Amino acid sequence: MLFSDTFIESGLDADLVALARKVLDQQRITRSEGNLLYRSFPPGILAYLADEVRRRKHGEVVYFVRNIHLEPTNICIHHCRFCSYSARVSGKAWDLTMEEMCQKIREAPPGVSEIHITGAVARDRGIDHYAGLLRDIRRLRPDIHIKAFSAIELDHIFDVSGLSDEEGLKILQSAGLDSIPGGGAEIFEPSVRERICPDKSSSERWLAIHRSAHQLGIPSNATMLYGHIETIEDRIDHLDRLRCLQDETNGFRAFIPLKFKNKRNELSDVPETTLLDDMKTFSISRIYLDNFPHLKAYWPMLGKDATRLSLSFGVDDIDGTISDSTRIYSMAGANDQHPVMAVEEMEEMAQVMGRKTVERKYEVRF
Ligand code: V47
Repeated sequence: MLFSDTFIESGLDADLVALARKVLDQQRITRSEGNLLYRSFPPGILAYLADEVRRRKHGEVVYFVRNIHLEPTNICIHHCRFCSYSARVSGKAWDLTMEEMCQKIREAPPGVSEIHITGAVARDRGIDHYAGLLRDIRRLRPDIHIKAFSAIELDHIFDVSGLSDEEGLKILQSAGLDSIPGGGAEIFEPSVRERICPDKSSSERWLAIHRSAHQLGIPSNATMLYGHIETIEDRIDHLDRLRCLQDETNGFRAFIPLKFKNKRNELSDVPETTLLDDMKTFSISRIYLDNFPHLKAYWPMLGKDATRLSLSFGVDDIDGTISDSTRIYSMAGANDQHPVMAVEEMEEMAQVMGRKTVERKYEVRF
């Protein structure tokens, strides 16, 4: 008998043992099996299964990137109830000029190879403004990977400019856009989405924009904002819609579960999830999304300790060095009010788990 057989059979009913074997045999699990994993599996066994899936995909490696975020403005047309960041909620507004944004690029620490641009949905700004920003950044840093604008921002930019998704994406791509971040997905289930972000682009629009991007060769990430008013079934529904699109396009790189933080927003009465729920969410995401290459723990939101732990629950990517360049999570109450992680700290995090770091670098484009 294999070690894994002994381990699995030690505490589980026969139907759960069969499901665990299915995962280990690399067979795809169904929605109802996803729900069963959430509700009936001990966390230790979930960790074991998710870690097996991760190991088969990546071996003993933890990916990271030297990156900065650029958050152009927080003056937003939308009213998301989970948001602590918009000027309307925080009472602190900013709107950076092109020169201020370029200065942030010039000041990026040495070695930074990726810039992540996302922020509020600005009312009147069309494609020329965003294409101009991309071109300026590209001029300053021809070698940097530009991951920019969530599908929600893109939806509005294309609408204001009277462009189809394909037309808009092609303009941004030729101005320097390399990939699209995963923000704005929240929860796809329509009745939950209606309650937490009533005036935001629909789930169908989010998925359609990512589909068009993938068809043009622009890869993207996907997120899920969990731990507010959604059910376990809603989380599985979210994963299922992503898995279906990935079957069609194969354009997603990473899935990033985002834990809802409840400080200074309209959902502050909702308690935050437990560490156990967070780790189960990572494991089940890793198992369910069998066609996603990476599972990322975004440490500025999760915290460094929980990120370290998540490496045992299916995570292979811990995002980046950040250099204190994002406010979304600090404003919602994250522990790190000035998020920075040195490369040495990431190396140590991986080493404790018996793994080594690999810096995620993209092909240089000119
Ligand atoms: O869509 C907003 C989330 C997202 C809160 O692609 C909140 O590599 C928790 O998408 N509590 C934006 N979450 C950030 C994002 C992201 C982050 C890191 C990496 C990548 C990537 C993408 O932040 C929003 C929303 O889901 N968010 N407020 C809050 N109170």
